Amino acid sequence: MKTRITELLGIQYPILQGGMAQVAEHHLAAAVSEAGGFGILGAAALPAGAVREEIRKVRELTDKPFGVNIMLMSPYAEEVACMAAEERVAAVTTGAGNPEKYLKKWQDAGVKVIPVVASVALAKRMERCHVDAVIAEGMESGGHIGSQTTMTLVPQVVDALSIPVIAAGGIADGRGFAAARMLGADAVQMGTRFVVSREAAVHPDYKARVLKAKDIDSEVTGLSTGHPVRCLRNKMTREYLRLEKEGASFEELEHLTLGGLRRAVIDGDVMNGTVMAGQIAGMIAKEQSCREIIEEIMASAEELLGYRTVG
Ligand code: TUI
Repeated sequence: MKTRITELLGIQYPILQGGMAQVAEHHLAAAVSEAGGFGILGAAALPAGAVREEIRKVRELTDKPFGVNIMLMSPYAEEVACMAAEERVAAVTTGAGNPEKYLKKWQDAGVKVIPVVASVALAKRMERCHVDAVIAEGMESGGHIGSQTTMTLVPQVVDALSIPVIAAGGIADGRGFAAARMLGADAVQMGTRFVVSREAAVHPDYKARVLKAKDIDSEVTGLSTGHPVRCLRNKMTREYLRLEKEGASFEELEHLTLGGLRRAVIDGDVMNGTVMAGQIAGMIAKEQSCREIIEEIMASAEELLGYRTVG
């Protein structure tokens, strides 16, 4: 399936892997790119040196293109942005903010730029700055989210822009992929389905929690602080939501989640840690390799979209 995104990134399948904090390290990014998708390292709150090491490790595992996600709220965003230009990674994706001040640096270095947008306004602004594509991410996603759903955001961004749009949030199988294409997207980005991939260096208890999640197990913390984060319900979310209802201070709430993602992903503390996952977790039933995931989705989507018939 050729789209403007497979052409832009030089990849076989129009599937990107979300640059998830703690989760999207070199094994995962390399496995997704090797399987014909677009792997992305999550720089999250890492300093530039650590991200550079990760880039080198991906390059040892694959010669296929891959990207780096820069979380703009990170205290190291600026140094990571400069490093990504120096390393001339194939593409940079950004999240949780407006990347305008870094665009020229990346564009001068020939790095493709694909910001995550959560509104039509930011999407239009990004197109005016000549970015290569945008990721329209709905609030079905795990982690830090905006307020619109994928179903409503994607077609509005598609209508407002001429550049390619990548749909993200709530997509984890061939049906979701096909639906995103129907909404006008040229590719999808998935996070949660790759969290439970065999190659993801995620604690087995975290994967087990995602696999056992039901449709209604998803919560959003931080709505009152302006930093909404979607994760799976546990002791931490119950306590957080209780404190939030009581009008607890930002500091009190922060204290509860400090280092929580690491505790969950690395230590496997899925009761007290932050188990970030999208709403689609309820549908994901088994651990598979990245290749199996991508090939299964593409086969199903191609059939649904009439690219090929079975039998
Ligand atoms: O960034 C994400 N997802 C994330 S970042 C993250 S790390 C974190 N950990 C704990 C607390 C908070 C963050 C975990 N998950 N997704 C991309 C994304 N970007 N979602 C929403 C947005 C967004 C929101 C507003 C992008 C741009 C934006 O624009 C604001 C502006 O300045 O116009």
